[in-house]
Amino acid sequence: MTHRAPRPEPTAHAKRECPLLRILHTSDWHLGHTFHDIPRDAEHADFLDQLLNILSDERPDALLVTGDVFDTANPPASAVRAWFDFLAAARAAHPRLDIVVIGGNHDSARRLEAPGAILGPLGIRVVGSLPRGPDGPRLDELLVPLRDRDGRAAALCVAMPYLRPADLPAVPEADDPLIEGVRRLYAEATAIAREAAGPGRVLVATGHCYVAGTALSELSERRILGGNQHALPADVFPDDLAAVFLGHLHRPQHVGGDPRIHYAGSPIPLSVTEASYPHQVHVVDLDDEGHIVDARPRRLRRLVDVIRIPARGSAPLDAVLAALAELPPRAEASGGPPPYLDVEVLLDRPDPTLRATVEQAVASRAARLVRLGVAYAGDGDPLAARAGAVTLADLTPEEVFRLCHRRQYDTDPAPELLQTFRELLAEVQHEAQP
Ligand SMILES: [Mn+2]
Repeated sequence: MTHRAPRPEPTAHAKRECPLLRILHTSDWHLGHTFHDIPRDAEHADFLDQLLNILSDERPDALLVTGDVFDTANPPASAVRAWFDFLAAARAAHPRLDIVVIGGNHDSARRLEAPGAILGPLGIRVVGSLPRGPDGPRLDELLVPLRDRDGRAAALCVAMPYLRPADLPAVPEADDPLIEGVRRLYAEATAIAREAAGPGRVLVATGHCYVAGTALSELSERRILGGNQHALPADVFPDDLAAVFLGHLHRPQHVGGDPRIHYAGSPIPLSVTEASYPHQVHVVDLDDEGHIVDARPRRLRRLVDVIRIPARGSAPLDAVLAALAELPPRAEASGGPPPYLDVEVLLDRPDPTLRATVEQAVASRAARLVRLGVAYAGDGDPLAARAGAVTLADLTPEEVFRLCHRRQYDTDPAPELLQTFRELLAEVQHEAQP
């Protein structure tokens, strides 16, 4: 048996009290993602560089990637290349590292698994979707041994991928058949793992799902498994799992305060709402009884910042333009890529030149406008609510126009706009005459 080189002395962030197994958990990379048409390739390359450095620093026994490797089912070649380049570099630098990858809801399970014949012998196990045989799921195929520094299979990982409703066993008598189906799959797979592992072996599991008691990001995480109401309770995971490594939520977090059940989060912000917290990968040390003796984030630097104006909600154009003028000028910007800029303007009248005005204001600044949103000052209520008991037939076209304007902008139309409306109305009425 070959022994890997002795580990370096523990560093401040890498204390270990003779842990059995060190696991590095990362998730939701979304390679190939674009931010409103701007590719994120440079940010992903920077993350993968950082990850290789963290691997060298932490020297984990296993690397778990818990789904959404790619942003789409048919990722661009640059994203596929980044994936394989990373796997090759990780394998070359860490010949004994066990690498386990599961499919997420964004991944094409088949595409992820397609290179399995090459990756398997390299110690890279990819489970894109629930393996199936003629008699149903092949849960034994989910099991991946994780080896400690001596090459001993110290833990057994139930590499459960993202589950589609069709993957779940039918449990028609259950209050919630989807939740019960997931619970049964985890229970059965963990029972098989328990049997295969023998007494005293540590069991861990993965998943790509939404577990209740967590904070969901607003924009970029699709509600999966039948929607938000199908959040899974944390007790779908059997008690004897030493740790459950989850993907899907982009904010790193424990589930309901249980340190066993953890989301690694995404390495870069995938929407404006995800820019407010630090991104990270997660390192977990387990002892030989399956206790988590240390769990800590390794924070990632952010190559490209995300700026929102205003920080929350919307602001009138004057205030937005004033805030834009405060941004550093383009000429003075230091080398790196300019931050993404998301702007939300509050309008109290139509402004056909809004985009041009904002784009011109941004042109001289070190920022890239990725989204220009518009909020309206009006309340958007149905016209009937404003017209009281009157029916539409009782109103003149001009009264309807005024009501519409009020609904959208909470102001009366400007005199020029009203004049234009009257001219248009006169034309239409003239044409309508027999
Ligand atoms: Mn995701």
